[in-house]
Amino acid sequence: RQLSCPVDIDRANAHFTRIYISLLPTEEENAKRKQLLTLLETLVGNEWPQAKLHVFGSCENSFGIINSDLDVCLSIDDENLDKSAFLLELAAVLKDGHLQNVEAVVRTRVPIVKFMDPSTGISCDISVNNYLPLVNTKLLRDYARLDGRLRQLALIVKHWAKSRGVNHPFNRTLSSYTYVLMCINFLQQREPVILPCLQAMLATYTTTVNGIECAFFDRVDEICHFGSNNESLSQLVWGFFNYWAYHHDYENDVVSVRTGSMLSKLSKGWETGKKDQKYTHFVSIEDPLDTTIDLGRVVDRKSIKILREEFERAAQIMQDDPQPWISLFETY
Ligand code: 3AT
Ligand code: MG
Repeated sequence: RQLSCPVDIDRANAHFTRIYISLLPTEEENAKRKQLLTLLETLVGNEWPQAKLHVFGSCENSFGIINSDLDVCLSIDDENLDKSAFLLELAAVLKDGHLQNVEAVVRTRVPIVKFMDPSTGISCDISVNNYLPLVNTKLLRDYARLDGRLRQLALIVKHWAKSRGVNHPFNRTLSSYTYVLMCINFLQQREPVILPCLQAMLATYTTTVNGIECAFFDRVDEICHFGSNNESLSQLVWGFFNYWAYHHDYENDVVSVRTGSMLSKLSKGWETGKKDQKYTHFVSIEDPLDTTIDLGRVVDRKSIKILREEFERAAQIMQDDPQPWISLFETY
């Protein structure tokens, strides 16, 4: 289907902008997060004085919305650390510190301790020596600084995904991190382009984490106005859902922020349903730093159907609904 942007889409712009503003974390909420971090630093510092805490994810990457959780990486200089045993000890310390619902989840790829702080109501995940997310957090934040429309679009998309129940990797749908990458790639591919490809530019920031070389241009303030695209937020929301409903080639394409383009599934060895591979790759989004990872691998036969139906529903609403800013977010 070749649809063109509805003529009165700009009427929706003020509404989408208002919703975007209502999603931004409040000062009060930011202060509560700082308060929780200070408490954690005290509890952890008493037990492990050499440990450091780093915040990553939506509190740092500028894609936080109200009620986002706090993602913390605890770094401790010990190459032979038994992470599971350490996290169980950490869970005991947090329980003694009167934090609630403390649970060590250690049988996953990234083991964590999760809990809720009763005095602020904030949920928190702590991982140990898990450094790659610190770098992807910086990459996302640097992209957000290039053009304000990225943050606007991504917050609207996250809010849509949360409202429609398609933002749960545990339920085989996509993570917030993945949706933000889809938004970045979408803006890298607009004509005229809205975002450049920071990893294809001269590297001004380099670091090696878990044997993975991360290199990208990070002097984003030096790029003052990139390109001449004047599309509004509502046009971009329309374009994003239109792309994912009717134009994305699920069978053959891999979304790649690293290259600012689409790669072929064939070149990555991620053909849909190929025999003898661990994942089915119904939708593929390459992690920009660990390029062996397809962030879409969580999606299965059932959830791809749900996801695509949701993209189509959203695209139809953006096309025809007189009040898309309401219908889009109706809870499931
Ligand atoms: P919410 O506001 O909490 O929904 P978020 O930006 O914190 O959004 P996630 O909860 O999806 O996003 O993930 C927290 C951070 O963990 C974001 C990213 O820095 C990192 N991360 C998430 N998934 C992966 C992954 N598969 N590989 C590497 N890093 C990841
Ligand atoms: Mg988070």
